[in-house]
Amino acid sequence: MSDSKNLAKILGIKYPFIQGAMADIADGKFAAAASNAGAMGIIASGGLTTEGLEENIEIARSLTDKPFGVNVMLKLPNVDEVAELVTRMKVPFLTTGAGNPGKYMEMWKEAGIKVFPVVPSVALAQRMENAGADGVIAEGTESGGHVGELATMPLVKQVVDAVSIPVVAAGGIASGEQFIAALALGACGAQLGTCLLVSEECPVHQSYKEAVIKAKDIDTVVTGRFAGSPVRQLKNHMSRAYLKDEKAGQSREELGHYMIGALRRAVEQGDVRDGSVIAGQVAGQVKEIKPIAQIFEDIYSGGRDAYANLQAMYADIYE
Ligand code: TUI
Repeated sequence: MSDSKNLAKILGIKYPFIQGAMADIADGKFAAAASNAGAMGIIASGGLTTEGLEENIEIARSLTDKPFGVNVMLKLPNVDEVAELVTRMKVPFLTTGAGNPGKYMEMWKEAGIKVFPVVPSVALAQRMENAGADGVIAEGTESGGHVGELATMPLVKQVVDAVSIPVVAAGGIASGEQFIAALALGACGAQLGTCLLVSEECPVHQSYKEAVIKAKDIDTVVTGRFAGSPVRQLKNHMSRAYLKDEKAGQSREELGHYMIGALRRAVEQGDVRDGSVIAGQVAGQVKEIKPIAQIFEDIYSGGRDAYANLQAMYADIYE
């Protein structure tokens, strides 16, 4: 297998997995735990001040000697400062989200930083390849949080066909079978988020973990699709009220009050009724709290089994 089809080799880590950045959740301690468990740990800049991010990078450095990275959330008010901070601190790996990082790419490349922007479309993937990205993360609308329109299956396949840099699949991956499906589409690895919310190391409130475990397949919704700020989260009192007002024609500005502090209310206070319980569509299959290392190992070895079983299972189709 060529190196470019194996994210673990590309990044110098044990498993071909990136821990998805989760705003207000994935701090330096959590990213270090993901890195120590064999994936690429990522500190989320979303929800942090520039100083807060600097502290969290120092914390991760003190807790792991494995590679870790930072996600630059491009809608941050302090995004210019964050982009410069990660360059100055020589963070070796970056992902980006919720926008086009084009204007920072030259600075990051000059600093020798590996950059994997998250893309929701073929057009942005191609633009990122031309701008010097080392890879892209094609994230389907099955994901939790800020989402695009395309689902993982059509998105990953079309991005893989359109670019020659490595493609990581994200959105809807929480089992060995789903990981193998991503590889079948041509991805070199997967970004995982929702299944890590219920890791022992994840610093969300216990009620948040319980809400994810309780969720069924149909229990996520996307608020803000029409208002222009699409966020996938669990159905609850808040997201239902948001959708009702959105349907009635309220603008993004009028709806803003629902989201202000809503994620923190859920993450820190465990308010799973009026808070924003961000999770992806795989919430329905996430059923137990486990150490993060066990989650990675289960998906990886479940993938090995799924891969080995495919030929025998479908012999009938290809006889
Ligand atoms: O970024 C995410 N997921 C997130 S960010 C977040 S915090 C937030 N809070 C309020 C508003 C928005 C975000 C919670 N979850 N995932 C990566 C992702 N990026 N999904 C979709 C995109 C994306 C969308 C449009 C990336 C680029 C893009 O480009 C448009 C353009 O500017 O060309």
